[in-house]
Amino acid sequence: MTTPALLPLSGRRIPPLNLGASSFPHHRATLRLSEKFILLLILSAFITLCFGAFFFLPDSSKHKRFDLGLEDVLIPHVDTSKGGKNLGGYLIHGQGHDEHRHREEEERLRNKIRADHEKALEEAKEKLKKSRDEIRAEIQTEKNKVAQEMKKKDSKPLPPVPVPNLIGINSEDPADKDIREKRDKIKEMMKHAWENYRQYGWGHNELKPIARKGHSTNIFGNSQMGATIVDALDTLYIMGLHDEFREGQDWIDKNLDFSVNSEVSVFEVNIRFIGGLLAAYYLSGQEVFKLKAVQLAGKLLPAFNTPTGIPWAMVNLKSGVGRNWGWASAGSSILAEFGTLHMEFVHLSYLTGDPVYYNKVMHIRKLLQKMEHPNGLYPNYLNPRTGRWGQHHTSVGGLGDSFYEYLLKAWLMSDKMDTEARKMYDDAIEAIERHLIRKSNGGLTYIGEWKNGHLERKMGHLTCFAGGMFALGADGSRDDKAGHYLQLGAEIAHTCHESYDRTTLKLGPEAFKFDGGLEAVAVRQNEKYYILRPEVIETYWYMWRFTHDPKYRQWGWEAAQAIDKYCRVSGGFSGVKDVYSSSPAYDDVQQSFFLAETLKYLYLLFSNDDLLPLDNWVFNTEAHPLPVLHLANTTLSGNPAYR
Ligand code: DMJ
Repeated sequence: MTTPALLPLSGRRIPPLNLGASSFPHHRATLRLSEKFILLLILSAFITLCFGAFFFLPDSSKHKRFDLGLEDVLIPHVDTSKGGKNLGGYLIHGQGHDEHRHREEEERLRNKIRADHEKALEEAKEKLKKSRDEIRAEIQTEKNKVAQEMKKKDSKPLPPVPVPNLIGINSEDPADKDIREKRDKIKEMMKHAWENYRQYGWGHNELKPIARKGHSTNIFGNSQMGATIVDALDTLYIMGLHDEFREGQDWIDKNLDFSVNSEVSVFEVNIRFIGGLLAAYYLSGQEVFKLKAVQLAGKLLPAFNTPTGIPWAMVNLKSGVGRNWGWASAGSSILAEFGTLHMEFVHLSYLTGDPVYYNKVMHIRKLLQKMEHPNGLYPNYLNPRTGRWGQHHTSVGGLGDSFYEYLLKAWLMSDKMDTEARKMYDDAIEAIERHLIRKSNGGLTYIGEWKNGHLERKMGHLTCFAGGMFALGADGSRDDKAGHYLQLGAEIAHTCHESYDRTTLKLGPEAFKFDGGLEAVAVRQNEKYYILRPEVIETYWYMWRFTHDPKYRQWGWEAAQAIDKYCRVSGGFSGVKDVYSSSPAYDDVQQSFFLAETLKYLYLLFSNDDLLPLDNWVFNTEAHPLPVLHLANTTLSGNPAYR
């Protein structure tokens, strides 16, 4: 759970090389084309040279060459009776042997070589006669052929896997009419978001609901990967919007292609795409989702080729070249990014029987385990070249958050067998409680940020997810402190609710302070925005599941109404720039996580508990539900085909 898209990026780009082909406008494809021309010219000159040389060389040397060729390669025969020499099973014809046949053979070969040369020369000449457009079209056809062949190779069916017992995909409507109506309202909001995306942004990553066109950010690279479709699929399924689900499936089947020259965020693509595809696969049983998830995962693997095995933040899907965000401390990778791969990668190994994914994430864990933890804390930055921590900043919000979440969820997903993950979680949470969690003068519990030995009394909207995490981790906690952690979850939920309640729009700011007289309020202008984030509602939902205290449904409903009132526009839903203003400006982005998370958690808040019960499902950090693997361990035991 981090927000790289919102942080300043270096934006460094290498300008395309210009070989002076002025009639070809500055484009990389054009560059490749002119390179082809030069190669073609060199080739034809070379062929002409060889051809000419052949006729001008003295006869004796020509013969020598042919003899060599014939002797060494062409006459593998074992019959020495006619005066030949037998060398290692291959017969070399000597003088006195059927000279006539030999000469005929030579002549035939000479003619063949001459004809081949002439043909090659003709073809080269023909090529040069063609216009650039014709050559370009030919190159394109070749490329398409190669791409098709690669696609065919990629689409090989995966081995069958016994799918874990899936419980609670469907559930009855809530008995209470009021709750039913609220749930219907959330479903209607989902339809509004989806239909507008379909109409104005279909295939793009996200939607600009006011400009009514597609939108994207650098986390998705430069190609249209339909992030909203993939992220929204399981929400559509859970809500029973099956026609919409099928539209999404159809688009994915026909258009979702990962062989693109595009540099994406490994973390974002993992949580939104791989997580989304895996959840859609488990819910619907449609093989296409599993296949696409595995194809995409293969494209992320080169990101792990670093001296330490800690992956780069970004990877080019085509070239496999990785790098880190320019803004990250001393070229570091980010804890919440490389630490939020475990759930999806374990499922990939489970489904494919290939240990490669599992090994990658276990390697990260082992490395983190061995490192020194200043004050028991995990800094947000780790250099993938040196294996050393960057700046000593620790956060349960952006840059750190979902690393802790995935330790807990690794344990839950393994049917509580992965006790190593649980221990790491317990140790980390104890250190966080000691150093980062405080009570304000007004009695609000908050989680600050640790910066070089100093506690910043500021909490992010992202950090609010931790209320739900504490509640989820209560059962099974060390020293039987379940009550304590449930209480801590409730306190964080309360603080985050206050951050909503103290605004004009009743929507929470991006970050809020606990300094002096100010509590749970944003101070800086650039922290007053709300971009349809889910974390506060996520915590309400977990707290509802564990306590059934009606206030959580009440708070969730307040948030839903505020979103519908202030973020809804005729073209979808938009973030707002200032939650303290009664007429805020829109940011004009409908984030894909609004459909994946915010609306899903709201829908679940007004559903019965037997819809995706938490004993059987674990939600990834993008709210994509993955089944608990009720097995002896989480390595590869799911796929007997490979044992
Ligand atoms: C989501 O993409 C995920 O929850 C991620 O972990 C962090 N932030 C956004 C939503 O705010």
